[in-house]
Amino acid sequence: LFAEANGSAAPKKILVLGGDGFCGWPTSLYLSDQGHDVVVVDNLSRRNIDLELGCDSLTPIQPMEVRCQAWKEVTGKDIRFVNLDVAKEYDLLVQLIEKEKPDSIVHFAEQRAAPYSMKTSKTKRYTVDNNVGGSNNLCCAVIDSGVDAHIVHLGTMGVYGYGTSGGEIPEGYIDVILPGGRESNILHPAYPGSVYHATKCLDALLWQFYNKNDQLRVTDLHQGIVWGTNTPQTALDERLINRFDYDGDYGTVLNRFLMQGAMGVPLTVYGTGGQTRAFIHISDTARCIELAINNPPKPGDRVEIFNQVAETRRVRDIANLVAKLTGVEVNYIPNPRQEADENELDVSNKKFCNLGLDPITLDTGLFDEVTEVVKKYKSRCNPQKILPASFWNKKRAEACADLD
Ligand code: NAD
Ligand code: USQ
Repeated sequence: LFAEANGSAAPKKILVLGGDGFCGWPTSLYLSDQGHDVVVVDNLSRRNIDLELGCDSLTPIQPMEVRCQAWKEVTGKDIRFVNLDVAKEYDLLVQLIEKEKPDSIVHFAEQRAAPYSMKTSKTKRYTVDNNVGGSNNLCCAVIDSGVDAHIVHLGTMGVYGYGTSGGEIPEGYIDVILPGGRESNILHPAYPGSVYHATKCLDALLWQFYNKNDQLRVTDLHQGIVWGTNTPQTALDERLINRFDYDGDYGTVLNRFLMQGAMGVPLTVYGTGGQTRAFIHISDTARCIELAINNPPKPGDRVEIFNQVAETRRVRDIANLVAKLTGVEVNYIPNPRQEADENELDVSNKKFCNLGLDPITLDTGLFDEVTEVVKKYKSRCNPQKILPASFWNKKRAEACADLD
């Protein structure tokens, strides 16, 4: 039954845009391990932002050339790497698609941190130019190349907004009654909470437009917060290790709390910790991408949208769980973000479950993997990078001014 639900498992040629990143690297290895022919495309901008922020992945990630060489040595499989800026090197992108003729293009190549996107006008403008420009380039390049590649884009749960939903959030589309009484099924209204999240809403409109106008085949995956570090593939060799962001800009909440717990420093809960968010483990990110690749929309179908989440949890509940396990204090600090104090969140993830996904939920057994990674590399942690360093507006910056 699973094999049937799993769709066509025939090996495919896959471009992974953003394949050097936290989600992209383990996904590239997983796809290669499953027998697909993988080409990683990345401009290494994330590594440059590390330099700009004076911070680094807690884990010692290797250059792409070393990563690919190690994968070849360990498994005998090839992953090729192309250094290319999806948002700026349009002609090269078209040439690459023409040459490789991929069946699928997985698009991770965006600036993905909400705090970084809110830091300054420069980072706001960069995030919009890079993310929206890159997605638009990708659509144009697929059309110009004449290659009927299926685009699988990493969107975010944040497109739905984080007010209280008042019911289960469906997968992408909702039924509405328009003025005049006409019934319709439309994209769920977008309600972003940061410039970064706004780019994902703009992306969604681009997919919708190019799908309608040029029949592009697109799957948009509204993913929750990813946690964990390594996967069975990245754990095969030290040189394949995944990146681990712990700083106030790029570190995401559960990984940050696990890092803080292992370091013995108080947990940084923002505001009341009343935000409820969706979570997914990094190993399931890779599995979901393959399920999406194996189940492309049919020609003429509208944009396929999946909610890529395992479960929802409240931030302070996660903090209490980590505090109980590690004995560290929970520190409630002023919220650097403009967000609701409390929200409820109920999300459908039926589509992936119907395709055979049995998602990993917050399993304290898996916390050990992250804790061990942190303990091993704790000497690489710069404690000064733990507190928030980006603020949604002046009022929030002033409220956080005394933090140290
Ligand atoms: P990441 O920053 O670790 O990886 C993104 C990669 O894309 C980086 O290697 C970067 O160098 C590359 N990149 C960025 N702009 C590029 C460009 N113009 N040309 C070529 N390469 C470019 O981020 P991640 O955590 O791996 O996230 C990947 C995707 O998944 C993002 O689109 C993000 O929005 C989405 N997502 C992530 C999470 C999460 O919790 N990490 C959750 C939901 C959705
Ligand atoms: N938070 C804390 N303490 C911290 C860090 C965060 O209380 O130390 C809170 C935040 O205020 C927020 C929640 O935890 O309410 C989540 O923050 P986050 O940084 O873990 O997640 P977010 O900014 O939403 O972004 C991350 C990824 C992004 C992805 C998104 C999925 O960086 O790429 O799109 O998760 S989602 O949140 O479902 O939209």
